[in-house]
Amino acid sequence: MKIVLVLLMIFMSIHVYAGQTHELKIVKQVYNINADSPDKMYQFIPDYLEINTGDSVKFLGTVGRHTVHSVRDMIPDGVKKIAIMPRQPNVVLFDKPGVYGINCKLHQRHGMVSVIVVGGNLDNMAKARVGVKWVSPQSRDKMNRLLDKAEEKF
Ligand SMILES: [Cu+2]
Repeated sequence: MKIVLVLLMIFMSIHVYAGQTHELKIVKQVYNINADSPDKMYQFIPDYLEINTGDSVKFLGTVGRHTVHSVRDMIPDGVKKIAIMPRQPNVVLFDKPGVYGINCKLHQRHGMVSVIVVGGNLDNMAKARVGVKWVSPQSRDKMNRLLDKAEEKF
């Protein structure tokens, strides 16, 4: 009887584990030489993303040399900052819910910023709004618009 119970528990835990599907999302980092303005030339595509807690994002610096950096104060408390230089491993696991502001260090002045909302959680939104000041002046409006989008949704 005890063995049956143990086996049942093992089976159930495997089942629960299998039920959690964590996705891998793709974000492109593009350099479009034909764009009519610099803010369209350098972009994260998409620049706004909603994912589930535990999903990962693969950043493809498809053309050009791009970085992926979390913006200071635009990341949930206690989460290790994101800092990916060109040609480094580029998959980020997002296992803590909240709002993440991301930029490319090289092109943030051209609007190369993005927002990722993990688990529909906006607990750190107020701090993230303040953190917009750490983004290049040219990209602050865009960053705020991306945060607006999150607030409209959740
Ligand atoms: Cu870039």
